[in-house]
Amino acid sequence: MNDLDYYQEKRRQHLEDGFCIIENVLPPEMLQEMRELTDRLIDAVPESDNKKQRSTGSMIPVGRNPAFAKLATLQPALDAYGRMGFDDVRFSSGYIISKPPHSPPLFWHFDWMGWAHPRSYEIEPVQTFFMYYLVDTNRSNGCLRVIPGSHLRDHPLHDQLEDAHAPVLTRAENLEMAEFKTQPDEVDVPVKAGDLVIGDSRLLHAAHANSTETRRTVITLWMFPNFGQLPPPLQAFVVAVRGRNPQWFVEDPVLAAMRPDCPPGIEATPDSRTRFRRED
Ligand SMILES: O=C(O)CCC(=O)C(=O)O
Repeated sequence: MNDLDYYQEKRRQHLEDGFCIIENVLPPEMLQEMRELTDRLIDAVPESDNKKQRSTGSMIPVGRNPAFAKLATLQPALDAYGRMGFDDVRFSSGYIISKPPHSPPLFWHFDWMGWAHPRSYEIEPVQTFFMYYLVDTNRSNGCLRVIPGSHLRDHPLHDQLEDAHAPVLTRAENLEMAEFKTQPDEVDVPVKAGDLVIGDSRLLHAAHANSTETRRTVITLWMFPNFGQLPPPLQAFVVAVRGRNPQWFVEDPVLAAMRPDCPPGIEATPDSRTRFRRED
């Protein structure tokens, strides 16, 4: 497959399935740097927090560390996204999510919170995740699982999901809940360390349990492609809900170009996790 066909196919997967994998994006030395840095941060998390986050694993904000600014602005990733037709990419925040050895599955959820705006029901994504797994993943150590197309289509799970922050989910108190059940249309997304998984924040996704002896870490970064073309109330939503680390963007000149901004005086789309059915 030539380059043009490759990126067109990735674009198709991203739009229609809700996710795609760009192989081998993170240079080996940066992968190593990320492993060492995240290991230090994860080791410092108090045990009481780990208990509250049995299902998700650690939820450490990437904060204002310049190493993560370097990851968010990684040129090979932005070049690939540009070749897929997504440029003017803005960045808001990110998390280090590490499933400890022998930890339960991550529950089904979506991450989009702007469902009140009609633009949320169109095919083009508003918010996307860039996920960098720092180890090879598979069913045994907690690879990502997704329901292809669920970013656009109604799915029975949409009527069953608890708020993703509910302690009953984050503590994995009841694995009999729908959020933890195998879905007939789910697919595994195993990757090699250093691959980039790009996905739509509306996509229903989860992760398998980590039944190995080794920690499984992913860095999730939140991006907004073609930001300049979004309706202004959604731009204001991104600035209000997501753009909460303004100082970091000023300190890092490369990151400054990826700061979500909008004209003053625009009323933001309200924060809403309620997704309307197509027939509503
Ligand atoms: O831990 C994972 O594999 C997935 C993380 C996730 O769902 C997220 O960042 O929204």
